[in-house]
Amino acid sequence: MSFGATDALVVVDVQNDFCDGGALAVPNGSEVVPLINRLMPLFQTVVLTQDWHPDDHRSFAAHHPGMEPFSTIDMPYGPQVLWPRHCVQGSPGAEFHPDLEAFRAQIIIRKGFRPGIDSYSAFRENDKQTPTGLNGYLQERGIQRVFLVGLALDFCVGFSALDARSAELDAIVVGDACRAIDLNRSHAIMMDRFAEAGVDVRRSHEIGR
Ligand code: VGL
Ligand code: ZN
Repeated sequence: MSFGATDALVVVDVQNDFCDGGALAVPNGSEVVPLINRLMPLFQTVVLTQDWHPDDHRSFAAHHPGMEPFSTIDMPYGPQVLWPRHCVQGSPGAEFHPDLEAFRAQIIIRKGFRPGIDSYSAFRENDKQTPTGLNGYLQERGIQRVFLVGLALDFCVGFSALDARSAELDAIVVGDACRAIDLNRSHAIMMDRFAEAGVDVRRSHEIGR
């Protein structure tokens, strides 16, 4: 597979808090870093996303007395999983993994910065309305196809891929360059949603060198 001016690599949330030892560590999350470093130079357009929460973010279980992390509550925009405090703006946990070659990216999209709304997708917040600006950026750059990698496959990578399809982009998730949280079968459920939405799942050796 060769890549051109209409392709973009979207590197989702490869941040310390999602990697081994982090506050919301995705099992074996750090393993994606060398693969992503190999893929980034193949693309003319590279986007990094960064989960970027204020300290009082409503997705943090600590903000809801008596609630445990990984339980679910109803928010005005629908059900919301409560997470351990993670990716707080300006904290070390919110930084990219130190080995990630972040200099390759032309733009960094930060999301989840509104205290009352979580944002899994790099395109739209969890209210399914508020845009992040990524779609406008990709449209203006003439992008037609996005390849998605990073953390976590069943949350931020997954919802970003589904929203890429809603934005009429071709979407390919590079499965071995992702790791999943897998909460209540969320991994299997996301794979079904990919099939329904026309998100392709490939391995890095199928797409890269
Ligand atoms: C994510 C849960 C909460 C992710 C972000 O990057 O997949 N998951 N915030
Ligand atoms: Zn988050």
